Amino acid sequence: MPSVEIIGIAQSNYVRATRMVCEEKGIPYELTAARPHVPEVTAVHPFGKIPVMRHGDFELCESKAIATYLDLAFPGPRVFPSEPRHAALTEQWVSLVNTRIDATMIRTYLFAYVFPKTADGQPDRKTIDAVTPALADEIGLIDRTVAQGGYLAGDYFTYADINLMPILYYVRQFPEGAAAMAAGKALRSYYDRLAARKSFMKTTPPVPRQQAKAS
Ligand SMILES: N[C@@H](CCC(=O)N[C@@H](CS)C(=O)NCC(=O)O)C(=O)O
Repeated sequence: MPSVEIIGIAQSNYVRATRMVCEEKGIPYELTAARPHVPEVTAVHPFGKIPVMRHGDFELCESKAIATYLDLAFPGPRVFPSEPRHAALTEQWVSLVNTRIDATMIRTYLFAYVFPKTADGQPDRKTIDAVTPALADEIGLIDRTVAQGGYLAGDYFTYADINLMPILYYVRQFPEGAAAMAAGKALRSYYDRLAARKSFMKTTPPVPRQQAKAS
């Protein structure tokens, strides 16, 4: 069988999620570094987003579709459950994260620190202050959810957790995110437990440019 190629940069939370699926299932893969909108990416993703994947002559875009393909095409522990309620809860949480939580925590909060549009290149305080209440609310929601069964979708580790962890990884590196996460006891224990998984540790991204500059 040809090996799987994940195309994208390691800093992307969505690229990391697909790599974590490979690690969880023991799928051999290569990471080919490519930024959004380069020809190799736009050839597969109509809007130029990463990750995209190649497996032999099969090309695919969108992280959740890639994760589903990897889960079905390869042996190893399933990351998408088949029991109807459990499967639906997994889908629900992937959708909630991808349609709202990623926008708050990555596209708005993290980017205001690492890709600020300020004249002097300093963190965009106005955006950070404006998004902090939503950030805290969404962290609170996750804390209450994982307090119930230990995971996002009930009491099993699923792709819902894989999809969320790379986002939390960034949120906790900045003061408002760290404070919100520290306030949630269940979330703290969830994060520490999942961050100890080999799939998470083996996919740790390099430090973002602006953070490296600041530290
Ligand atoms: N729905 C896409 C989102 C992927 C995405 O937003 N990737 C970011 C990097 S983390 C990207 O390519 N951004 C460039 C852009 O939106 O133009 C997926 O799940 O794969």
